[in-house]
Amino acid sequence: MSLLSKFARYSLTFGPTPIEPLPRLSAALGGQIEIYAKRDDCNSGLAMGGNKLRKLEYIVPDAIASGADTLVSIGGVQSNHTRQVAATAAKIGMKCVVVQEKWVPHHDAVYDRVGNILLTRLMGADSRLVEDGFDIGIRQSWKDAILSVEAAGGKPYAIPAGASVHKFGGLGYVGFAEEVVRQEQDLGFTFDYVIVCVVTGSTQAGMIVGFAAQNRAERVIGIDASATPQQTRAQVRQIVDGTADLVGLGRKVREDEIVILPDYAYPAYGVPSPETNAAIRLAARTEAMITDPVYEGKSMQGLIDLVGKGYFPAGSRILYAHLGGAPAINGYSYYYKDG
Ligand code: 5PA
Repeated sequence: MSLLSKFARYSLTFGPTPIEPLPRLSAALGGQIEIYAKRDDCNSGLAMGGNKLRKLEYIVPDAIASGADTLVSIGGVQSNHTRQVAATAAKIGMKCVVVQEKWVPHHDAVYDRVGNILLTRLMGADSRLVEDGFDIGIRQSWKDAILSVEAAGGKPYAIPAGASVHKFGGLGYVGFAEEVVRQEQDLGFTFDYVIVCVVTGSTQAGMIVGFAAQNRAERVIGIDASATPQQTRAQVRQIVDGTADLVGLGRKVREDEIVILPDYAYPAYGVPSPETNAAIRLAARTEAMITDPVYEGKSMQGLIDLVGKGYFPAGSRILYAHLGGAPAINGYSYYYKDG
């Protein structure tokens, strides 16, 4: 029985995402554990897809029912989220306003022209660049954008950063957990750990609630990429509690079921370390799996480091949740000019 059967869902994705074995990456890391990827980066035909579309599937019915004509959201200059909100708006025939803050201390001549922001503009969204710095919380610039839509006679529908603190923001990744369980039945084995990048929190929070229904939420290892791990953890806690209530989990999720490792977000949100770049290169060269310098490169770095440290017992099967984000790499070309 799905925890989600009572919720309306508007399809934006292809359906269940593939689980792909990564044998060359596993071998490169010593061959003691088996690594698989769940390819949420390939989940949709909408503007290159990614994790936000899974969340937005449970938000769009509410947006349509509200009578809104404009989706309003927020992220950094190279936000994947704002790209996916812009894609959703185009697909459902709404207008879109996205505020893009200076979240990242990264200076590449074309940073605000290529990758996600290029696609966002291409899909007709009104992309507004502002100077404010990184913060996963509710932002004044976003409130101002909502008011500006009203002032112009429009009807805004507000979607917070990463679609995370929205009341339905956690549902999509409850669905991910349920999907993994069904795929495990077909595969004939279960995964021992899930690795997931965490910033605004609803991806991991949804997974935690979904896996808590089978008492294995603590096997979801969040790799923080925000570099503000206390704030991220607090937000995950809040979304876990709200989502657990909403779906009727029937119990409170314990603190020890929320696992977030803060060690890989350095030197800053949105800035890759040499170890992040080494991880991006290794995944690309062993599996042609492209990860980005902001999110998935850091969770890949965490996975590689944890395997090296013996964090996972020999024989473990690990599911790396690939959440998307590759378009942003175009804004970081200098790092990879020699490969
Ligand atoms: C993002 C988020 P959560 O924000 O749900 O914790 O997900 C982290 C994450 N991987 C992981 C990718 C590719 C992501 O895009 N992106 C944000 C964005 O604005 O794009 C919300 C921060």
